[in-house]
Amino acid sequence: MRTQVAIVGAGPAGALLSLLLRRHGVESVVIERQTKEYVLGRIRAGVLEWTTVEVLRRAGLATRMDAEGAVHDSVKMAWRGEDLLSIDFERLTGKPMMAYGQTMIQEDLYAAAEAESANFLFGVSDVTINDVTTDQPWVGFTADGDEVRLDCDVVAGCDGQHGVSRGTIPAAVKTEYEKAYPFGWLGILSETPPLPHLIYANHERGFALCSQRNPMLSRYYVQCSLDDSVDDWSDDRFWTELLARLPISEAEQVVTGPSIEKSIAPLRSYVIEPMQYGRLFLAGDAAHIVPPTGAKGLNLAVSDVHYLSEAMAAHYAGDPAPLDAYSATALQRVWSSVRFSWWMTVLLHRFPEHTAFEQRAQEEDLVYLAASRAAQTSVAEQYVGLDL
Ligand code: RFL
Ligand code: PHB
Repeated sequence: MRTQVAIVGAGPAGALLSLLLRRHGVESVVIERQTKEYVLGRIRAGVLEWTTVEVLRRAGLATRMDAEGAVHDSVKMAWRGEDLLSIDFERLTGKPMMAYGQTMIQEDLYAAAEAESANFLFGVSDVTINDVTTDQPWVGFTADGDEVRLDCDVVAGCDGQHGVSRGTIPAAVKTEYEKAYPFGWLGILSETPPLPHLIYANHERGFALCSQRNPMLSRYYVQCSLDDSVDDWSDDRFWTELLARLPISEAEQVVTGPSIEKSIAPLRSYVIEPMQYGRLFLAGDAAHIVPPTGAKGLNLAVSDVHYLSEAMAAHYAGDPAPLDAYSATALQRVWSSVRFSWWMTVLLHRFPEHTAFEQRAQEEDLVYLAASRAAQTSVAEQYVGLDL
């Protein structure tokens, strides 16, 4: 097989890249290790920056998002199980944000790919990325028991945090930055009406987050220990812990019910530099991981592939400069979100080594945020996302 761009991974990064490239007349083949049903069953992100909304709209991929997504002018932050602050993004930055699940975006991207007869291969195995420092790179894989060689001009590594593309880059030419946090998030979905707004809560019992997917589907998280398993968390224990971490005025509004999904995710920050090796370009979680506290992971995947698709289009139009600059361009935005996600995580979580002193200092940060329009503007600008 031969194509212009071989894309490894059909998560949001790989699927969107393929569709954006089509809009520039560049052809690609996307290979995905999992089945389509498996990818669509993963419950992940829920919050979109306005920048992401605009990228999807410009590509003609936003019809359902605009009909079903919930635009929010603000989010709330709570602390001490008592105090509450609302950060009004629209007033402070002129931009809102959108609550719309990654699962739905993934469905929208696959529906568009199907309608446009884009070349997506699911359930492939033994993926290898080869000869990327030559002008004849290729990707090898097994599909339906057959060994396939896919020749291409460039390879896009969009295979997430456990993929193969990052490992293709020799240790001598890459720098990796990493931070693991000593806790996880236990998340549940429940078919109950969500609160009208998102709430991020700092509490001495640990962090909590109230989010949503649609008018009858709520998403909630509580900070948990890395040693916990979902079996340790009955629905009753989950709801009791969530409500204990919220101010009473908000806890009273939470409608509880049986969970239909429950999972634990560890939190970590990771960046690889550069995001390029010869003709291999990394995008999304393959190149960087952020803790979910800042709601940036999916948004970074979208901004990466925006830059990468524009750069590849310029490359085929005879201008190599944007593709040469891709890693530097993308990394600027990546580090801004990595820093913000780390800062939000440190502000809102209980660390094992924290004493009453750190707890009190975190609360004071929130008191200051509540009192200072300048501090709120800084948070709002970063939460809604920098311009591309
Ligand atoms: P993905 O989604 O992991 O997709 C990578 C794909 O590559 C496939 N793959 C391979 N395919 C072929 N060959 C191989 N060798 C392969 N190895 C792997 C995988 O099967 C997969 O389908 O990465 P991508 O596309 O870069 O997208 C990144 C986002 O999924 C991720 O950053 C977000 O989900 C992070 N995230 C959030 N981001 C936000 O912007 N806002 C949020 O509110 C938000 N909340 C979250 C989150 C992530 C969470 N978890 C579970 C990690 C909340 C949670 C709980
Ligand atoms: C979610 O709805 O899953 C969600 C929302 C905000 C975050 C992380 C996750 O910061």
